[in-house]
Amino acid sequence: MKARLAIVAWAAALASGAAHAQSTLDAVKSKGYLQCGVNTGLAGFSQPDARGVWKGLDVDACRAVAAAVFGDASKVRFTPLTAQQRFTALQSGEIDMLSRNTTWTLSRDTSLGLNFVGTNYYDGQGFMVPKKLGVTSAKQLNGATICVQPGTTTELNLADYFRANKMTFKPVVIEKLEEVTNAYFSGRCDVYTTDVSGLVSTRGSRAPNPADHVILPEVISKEPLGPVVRHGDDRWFDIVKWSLFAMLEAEELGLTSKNIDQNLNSTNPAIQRFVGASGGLGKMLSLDDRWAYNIIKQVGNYGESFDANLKPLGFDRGLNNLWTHGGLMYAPPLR
Ligand SMILES: N[C@@H](CCC(=O)N[C@@H](CS)C(=O)NCC(=O)O)C(=O)O
Repeated sequence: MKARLAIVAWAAALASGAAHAQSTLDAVKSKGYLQCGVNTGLAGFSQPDARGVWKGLDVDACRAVAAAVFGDASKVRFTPLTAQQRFTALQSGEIDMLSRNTTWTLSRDTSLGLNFVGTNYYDGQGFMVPKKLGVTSAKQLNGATICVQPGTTTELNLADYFRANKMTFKPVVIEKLEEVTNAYFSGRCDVYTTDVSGLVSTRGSRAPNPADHVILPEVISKEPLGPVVRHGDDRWFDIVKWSLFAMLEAEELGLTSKNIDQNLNSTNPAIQRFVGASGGLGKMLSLDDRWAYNIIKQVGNYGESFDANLKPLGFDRGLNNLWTHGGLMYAPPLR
């Protein structure tokens, strides 16, 4: 009897777990907007403009999901988060997805109860130093004072790199981006270390004189950055994942925000599926068949987002080019 009760309780828990597990899409729809966790202010990735409108590659990943779910890329609210706050905000349900230059690692993907949907920027960690120090290689940094943010892969790679190269360093660990960059630019640290994208972005947007700072040639880690959701909701995982892939696929198909309307009657089968004229892909995601059309029409393809947000700051496509152009960006087939 006891055993049967236990089984009934277990089955009930499973059922309610399953109901809860499938609820992010419903929750987002019923509140009428997507809550997206982003960076507090990293130019090119996520930063409010002069009118308070959030802009950036990571912001566009959020807007794409809003376009897919609501047919309206503006139905998203942004929660700025530091590195240390970001995972708790996602785990607790304060945000529906995280899109904040976050590196996909095994421990985050497992122990933290998260799922990375893919990579929207392939990066690696680097070092920036004032030009006047005359340093040309990271191997010359023995004994340096190094500014770094806590709760990041940066902190861990830094320790690994110095240990592996039998060098020492003095860490200056500061949580807030504004404060850590101020510490570096005011000379409290000899070195600032983070993802190379973060170095380029902060040098371009926060250095009193960008030309006074050099980024050293060593790239000491792999930092595949991408959007993240909670474990336990495969439907939502699929939606966020394929919203990102749709932006890549559109670039590969040559579909842009400017020309997608002219392609609505295309005879190319891949384009027909993409715009929802055939294939029923939207239904498979519990979305409107125009989901991918809406992303491209309102947000643009991956290349458009890259060019609008990162190109002006001097970023090259590099690894973030499509696989057809020598990069790593590759979407599985939309069929
Ligand atoms: N990709 C690394 C580092 C991410 C990170 O937080 N980088 C810093 C330096 S670029 C940052 O974004 N700070 C902005 C902030 O704290 O709002 C990770 O996932 O741990």
